[in-house]
Amino acid sequence: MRVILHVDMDSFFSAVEMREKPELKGKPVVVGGRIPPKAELETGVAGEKRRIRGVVSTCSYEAREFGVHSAMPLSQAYQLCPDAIFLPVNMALYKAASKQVMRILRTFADRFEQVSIDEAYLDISTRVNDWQEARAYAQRIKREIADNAGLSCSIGIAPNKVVAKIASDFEKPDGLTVVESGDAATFLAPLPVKKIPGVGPKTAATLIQMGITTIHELSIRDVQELVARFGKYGWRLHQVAHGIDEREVEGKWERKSLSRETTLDEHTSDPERLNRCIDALAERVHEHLVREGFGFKTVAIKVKFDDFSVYTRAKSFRAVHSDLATISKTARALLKEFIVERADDKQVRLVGVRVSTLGVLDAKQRRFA
Ligand code: TTP
Ligand code: MG
Repeated sequence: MRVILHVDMDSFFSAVEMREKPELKGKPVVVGGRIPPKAELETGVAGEKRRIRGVVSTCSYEAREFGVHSAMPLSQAYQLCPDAIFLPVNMALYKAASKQVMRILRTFADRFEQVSIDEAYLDISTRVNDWQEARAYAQRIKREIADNAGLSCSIGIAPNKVVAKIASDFEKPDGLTVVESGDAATFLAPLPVKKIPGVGPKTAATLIQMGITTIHELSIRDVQELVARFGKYGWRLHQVAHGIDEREVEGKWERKSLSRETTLDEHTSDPERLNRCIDALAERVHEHLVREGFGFKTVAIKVKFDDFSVYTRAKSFRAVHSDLATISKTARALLKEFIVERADDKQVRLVGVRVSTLGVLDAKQRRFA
């Protein structure tokens, strides 16, 4: 079962401003720029009228009730809601908040992909057994973000990315929408085509001209007709309308290696005891690998002797491996060669096992890991 989450922060820039200045809570807040004082707007400093420049980056849900929205000229927002609090864009502040949120989200995923300052996909397939568990898992994520970052978000859960993204928007703000396998087409059917990510006003207008307003109407059109009109994108529209999306969560993982080591209570040179240690470490490394859905190409060991000299030995493979036996067998073999190689009577005080050149496994490989 593939379970993908799409997390999107609610009115992100203005929510961060409200977190910093609690007195703004519950008020219409517009982020995009300051409005010059009224006197200057009417008469100006040197008798010349000042103009309101700039566009709305985002605004609080309270301001949205007045019809204000992203990308609207600030002057228009001011006309619609003159009592709103207008704030300049403080990008450094939002970037820091984004980092804080992404750091939390990352820990909840097998694979994690940040797609903008305020949204990310999480593959949680190995972390839950059914859709009910997935819902509870998402509730935990929401709580964690609220408690530790002081922000609210909306989450969509579905068998693929595009449906998860549409679902996260479905009950905004503070939403949680679960679309189970098999329900995607039914969920999408009544929605207007502009809810499909990538369908902007131009594409939507073309579709409406073709008599297509809802995703259901899109789904029953002949795919050839869509391809004739939109090229390759027509094929994609057809797929999405049927709730199909094969794209994987692109886990851009910064980690280059994964290791575990242990300091021995009693220093030893007994190969049997060292092997037992290696096996236990290999198991812990493997457990972590499986949890994160990674494979490796290199296995290495580290040995520290009682005179504090440290040595490492490594072996690399051509293919990506992911099984426990390869880790423990290779690590044991490396240790054996190493002990033979240095036939003196130094005692070992620490051993470590490391895997590196990590690669993301696909779903099938993961099942066999
Ligand atoms: P969005 O997620 O599109 O909007 P949002 O988080 O403000 O509101 P929602 O609850 O509907 O998700 O965009 C994230 C941030 O990106 C937003 O807070 C401000 C910025 N942004 C702009 O600067 N200009 C824009 O036109 C849009 C759409 C967003
Ligand atoms: Mg958002």
